[in-house]
Amino acid sequence: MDAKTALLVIDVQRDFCAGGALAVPDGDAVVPIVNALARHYPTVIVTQDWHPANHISFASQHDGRAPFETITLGYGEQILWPDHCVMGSAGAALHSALEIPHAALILRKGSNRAIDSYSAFLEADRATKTGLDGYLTSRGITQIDLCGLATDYCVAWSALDARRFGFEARVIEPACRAIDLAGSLDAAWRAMQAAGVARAGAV
Ligand code: VGL
Ligand code: ZN
Repeated sequence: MDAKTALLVIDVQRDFCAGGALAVPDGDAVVPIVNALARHYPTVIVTQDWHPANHISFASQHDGRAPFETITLGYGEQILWPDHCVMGSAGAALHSALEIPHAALILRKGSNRAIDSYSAFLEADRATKTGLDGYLTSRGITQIDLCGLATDYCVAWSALDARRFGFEARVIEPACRAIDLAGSLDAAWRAMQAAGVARAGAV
């Protein structure tokens, strides 16, 4: 891959894999695919979903609410999730078979108790930046390829925001797996297509 293209590896963490708190169906399957893919990229950024134990996206923090219900918060709709990716916990660790020794940056997101962050670029208030756009721009990156978990949440939101910040963006579909809650996967692909995110089978 050329020097202007970066690979963004989204949330390949234990809690999103088999036996994890918010296991994505077949999530483990991406690990060898992502490992092989990453070898083609000089610039790789790995993200971790990284929440405090009392994070606002956890159903456990809202009396009478159950995981996968939706509530309205100050910044908009929020799906409530099982407690997952609690900072420093075993479930928040990267999958132990993920092997990307040349990754340049590990970016943690969702650490603000009061705001979720599916996207690696912007928190759910759609205003607070993680700084990733500046990091990539200052390294001369213009194209971002995305892979990881989950296609319809953190991968899609990151891809949409990559476009918003002016990058070319491409989702490598075989290197992703989805949660697919109530049609969320189809909706995510439609939104990505409308925003000019390319859908790639392989690279
Ligand atoms: C994610 C739901 C909650 C993801 C993170 O990585 O797609 N999904 N937190
Ligand atoms: Zn999360």
